[in-house]
Amino acid sequence: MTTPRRAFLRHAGASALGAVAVSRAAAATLPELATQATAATQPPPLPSSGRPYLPVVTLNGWSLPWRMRDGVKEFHLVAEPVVRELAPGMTARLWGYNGQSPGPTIEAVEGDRVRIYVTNRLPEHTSIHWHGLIVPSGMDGVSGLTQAPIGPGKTWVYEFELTHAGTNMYHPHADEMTQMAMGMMGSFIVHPKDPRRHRVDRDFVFLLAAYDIEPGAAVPRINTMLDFNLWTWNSRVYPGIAPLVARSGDRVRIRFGNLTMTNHPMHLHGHHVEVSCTDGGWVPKSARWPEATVDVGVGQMRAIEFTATPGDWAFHCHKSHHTMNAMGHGVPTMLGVGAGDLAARIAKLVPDYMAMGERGMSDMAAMRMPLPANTLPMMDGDGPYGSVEMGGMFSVVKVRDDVAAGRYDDPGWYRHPPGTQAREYVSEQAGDVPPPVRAPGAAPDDATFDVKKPGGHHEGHGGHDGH
Ligand SMILES: [Cu+2]
Repeated sequence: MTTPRRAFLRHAGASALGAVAVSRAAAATLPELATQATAATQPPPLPSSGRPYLPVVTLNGWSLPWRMRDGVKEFHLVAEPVVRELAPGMTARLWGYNGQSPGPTIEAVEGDRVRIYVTNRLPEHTSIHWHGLIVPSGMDGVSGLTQAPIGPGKTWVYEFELTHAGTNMYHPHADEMTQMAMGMMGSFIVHPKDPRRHRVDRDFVFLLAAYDIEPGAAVPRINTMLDFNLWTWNSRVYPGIAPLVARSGDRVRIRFGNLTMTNHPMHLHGHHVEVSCTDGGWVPKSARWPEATVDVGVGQMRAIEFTATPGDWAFHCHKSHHTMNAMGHGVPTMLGVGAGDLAARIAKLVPDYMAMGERGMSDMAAMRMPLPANTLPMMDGDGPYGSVEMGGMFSVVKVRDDVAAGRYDDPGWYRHPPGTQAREYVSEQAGDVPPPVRAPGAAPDDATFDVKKPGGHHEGHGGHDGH
């Protein structure tokens, strides 16, 4: 039976008051406050009560436990400062929920009634907006518009019915610029009531967040609008992002939401994918089209689906600056500029000085430059054939024939079947690469990259007339 107090809460929740403050007496009966200490992917638990579903795998994250009370699923989020490891070698001081940024994934089932307690342990007020969920206006979590903000030290409660299955997220709608720049966000997955609908074998989720953390520092600069230097999935950068593991032939869904300030064209190698769900709901099969890159705009969510084929498949944002870690973009382009013994001469004045980029930037990955403390290499990640030369929004979809259902641990590197891998060409006769055949009047070899020579063939952008 509902107590008069809770009946009051529910009634107030449905009224214009929206989420209501919980008294100290009620706080004594709050659901247990679960927190997570690690950034490692937690194997998803099967639902402990209520309707069955296939749980999502939160990349480098976890799902929030609940308790069932009077037929309502009760969750407890706490907004608080957290220390998040972005990748081994770098931690950031962020704000998040229940010990981590992003917060834990909330999972429930279409038709469920949920009651979500939110405790604020931040130094300023906050609120939670349930992005993509259809809720009563008073539960929408917009500070100042649908509720007063949740003050520091206060606990508020939201309660609503989950009317649609789908892909959603939660984040503050109070001092958003600060609170999202500090990492406050989480995924909210509503599973279909009938588990045969939209069925897949593996279901992954993560949120895209960008941070601006100066090399050597740990706290994001919150006023940055565009020039971020750490591009993360679930507040992790490569090589800290877990692989997405699947078995050959599995139907795989990957859901991602974008809470950065720019779009991200998400490219999966080796597969054709289709968008099956957005934060607006499921896409009818007849309305889907094939893609290899799916752009996710600011404030959007996309779920892609594909049938897994064996291999190690790169999966990354296609903006190449988003697959790099913090170094700043103030590095001059040195490609083709001979620095001679400049580096050696500067090194006499500045120990550890290195000339960068004379032969491209891959030297940066190979040389392991000395870095300030708590700073990651710009491009990194050891593969079986050397450095992968990636950072930021990059991971590997690892598909194997022998992965057991429900297992997500890293299977190691892919062993390519004989005859299916690129190889170095070895000539039978020495020096048999023929000279290039050039168009009449084309520049000779040595001028091709000589940017220092004035009056070369580089001026103007008009068409070549070939004389
Ligand atoms: Cu991107």
